[in-house]
Amino acid sequence: MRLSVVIPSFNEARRLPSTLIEIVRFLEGHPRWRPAEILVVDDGSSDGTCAAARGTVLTVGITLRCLVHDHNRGKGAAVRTGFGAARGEAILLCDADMSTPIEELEVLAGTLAGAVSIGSRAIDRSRIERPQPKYRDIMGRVFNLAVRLLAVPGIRDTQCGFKLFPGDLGRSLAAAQRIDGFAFDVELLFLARAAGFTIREVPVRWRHVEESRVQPVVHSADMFADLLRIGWWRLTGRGRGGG
Ligand SMILES: Nc1nc2c(ncn2[C@@H]2O[C@H](COP(=O)(O)OP(=O)(O)O)[C@@H](O)[C@H]2O)c(=O)[nH]1
Ligand SMILES: [Mg+2]
Repeated sequence: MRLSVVIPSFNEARRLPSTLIEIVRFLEGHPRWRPAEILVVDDGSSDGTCAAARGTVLTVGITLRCLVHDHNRGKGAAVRTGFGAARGEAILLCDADMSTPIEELEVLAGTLAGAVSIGSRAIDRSRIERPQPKYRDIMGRVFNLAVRLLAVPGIRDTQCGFKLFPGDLGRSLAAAQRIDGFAFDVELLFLARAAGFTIREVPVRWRHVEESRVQPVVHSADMFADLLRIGWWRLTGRGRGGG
């Protein structure tokens, strides 16, 4: 299996079908990524997300699996489930809303060679086609500043939902990762770096998509609390065999 595409999905019955069509079409046109599997992780959705995903028309060399949590456990937990089940040599983590078009996989892969390649909105802002609302942009910048100070120095945007991991690393991260909520990206990068992997931040096309599952106040508080946990792990040596 060349590629696993992991899509954490919470109530995505409406957005997923067109996303899956785009992914399948891209894979058809790029044989070097096949055989490929798409793993939709339905995180306790109540809107028939899985049924909507299963309606996708597939072609040779492309499979789709839907993994289901019986209740909502959080995006980080869903990613853990997806990475643990992924069989690909490379694993693409991709949001259901396609804020970054799937074609950008080629841009991430251009730099892969054993590294983690992450889509970024902070390096070349001219690649942002539709910016997010100002307040979200500011919240994102503040969060990323705290990330650089506390957890993963040097990375300017940890939160873009488009990241490519070497498959074996992704599977071992699934076994190690603990954070269930939206700060899981930071933990993945922290652990990858502690394991000796280079993280490459790559400017990708990105467009804000209305309708977010992220509630600014509640989720920011959780994310900062989790960020402090990661900072603590960094100080006390977790990830370097410190348990
Ligand atoms: N598994 C899981 N995924 C979630 C949850 N909340 C959001 N997501 C997924 O995370 C991705 C990004 O969510 P979105 O609402 O677009 O957030 P935003 O663009 O970051 O504001 C989508 O694929 C969502 O389905 C959750 O509680 N659990
Ligand atoms: Mg989004």
